[in-house]
Amino acid sequence: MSGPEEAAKEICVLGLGYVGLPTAAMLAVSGFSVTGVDLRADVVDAVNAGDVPIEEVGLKTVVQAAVNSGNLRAQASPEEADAFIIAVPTPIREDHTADLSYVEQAARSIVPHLRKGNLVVLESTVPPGTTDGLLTDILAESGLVPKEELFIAHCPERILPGRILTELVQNDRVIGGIDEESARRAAEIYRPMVEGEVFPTTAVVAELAKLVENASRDVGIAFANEVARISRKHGADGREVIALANRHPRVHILDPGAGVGGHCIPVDPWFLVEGAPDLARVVRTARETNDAQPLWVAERTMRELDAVEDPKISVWGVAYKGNVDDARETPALAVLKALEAKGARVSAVDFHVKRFAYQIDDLEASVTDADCVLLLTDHREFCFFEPAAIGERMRTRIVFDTRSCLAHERWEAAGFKVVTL
Ligand code: SAJ
Repeated sequence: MSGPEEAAKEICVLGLGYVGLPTAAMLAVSGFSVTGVDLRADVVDAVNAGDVPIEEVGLKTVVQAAVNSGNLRAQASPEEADAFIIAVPTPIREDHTADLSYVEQAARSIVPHLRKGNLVVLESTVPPGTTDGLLTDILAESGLVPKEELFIAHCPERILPGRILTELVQNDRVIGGIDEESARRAAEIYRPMVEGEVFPTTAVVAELAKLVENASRDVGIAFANEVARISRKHGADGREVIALANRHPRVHILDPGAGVGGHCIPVDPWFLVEGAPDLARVVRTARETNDAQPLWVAERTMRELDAVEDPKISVWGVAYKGNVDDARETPALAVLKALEAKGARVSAVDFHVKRFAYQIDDLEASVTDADCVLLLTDHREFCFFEPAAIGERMRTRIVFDTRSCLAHERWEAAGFKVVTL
């Protein structure tokens, strides 16, 4: 890693969430002077105190180091800098179109602070054409001429929650400029922080590459979920089918599960559909397939409980995936709603998620008199529970392990009927 001598020295990062905070902290420990901006006062206070509002391995240590070095401070509004990085959410609306209001708001907030020679980098995932369109148009309201006095690039984030710091440093980065000079200047910012390779390109290629990455994962998971359903129709275990198919040297099928959650994969593929509805047919079908998976899981659960009167289901894990505290777009919400709609009583357990639409119960209360343990998220703690002790509290011993993370022989030995995808 080289120092930031050649690059901009002062960086203002807008948005201190899952992407902005680790990025701001890593830039600060790489030698840049970083101002982090967030509209939420509690986030600003937490960061300045060296604390982090999210659960992520190693993040607190890096944020503390960054704040203690004097290179990172958080505040409510932006100020002048050499470069600005926008890392705000881009959710979808009900109609599956991109809601770019946070990007617009962040861009507008820096317009009064822009000066000649500034660089603005957009990290948020956006529909193709946004960087060289909407973003450039808003920034041009400063009176500075894009490509001559103002440089603009899209550098999509690629970090995996649960491995954020490792991936922030090790992953290759795609940097798409509205012109070559913009891409070159943006690459200078990332090189001191990133050990992976940095690939300069155009803004629209960078936008598409990011969307295609996540759509490819969505399509892969949809295929796995479809294989699970087809296999079950034939009385077979989908995971066994996939595991054996994957013994072929050129087959790499992903894992089926209770559905696809998180703030990225259920959202980003729609940005491809939005821009090319007639062409993005596989992408759309994959989205629909994965969105239907929670209902399929709920229906299968209820079939197992056909003979049980007034069934109670202990739902293990509401985070969108294992070992994170994030429940955004989690398939667990749709599963819980569907189970309730089918007449079941539900009780959710999760040791990571703090806030959720359903009450989070303690394990003991949740399994007491329950008729089924429905495991939706593969949090590591679930593997350590003693099935016999759980079974003693339950009314009916059924466990449906949608993530295949439990030791099934131990649960069977404790008298459980083990259900798999
Ligand atoms: N899932 C499955 N089966 C699998 C893999 C995942 O059902 O085989 C489910 C998970 O349980 C979860 C969802 O899919 O509900 C998504 O999880 P994930 O681990 O695949 O991805 P995210 O959303 O945590 O992060 C993704 C990553 N993208 C890719 O791997 C292509 C990450 O690198 C991106 O930076 C991130 O989206 C993002 O912010 O865009």
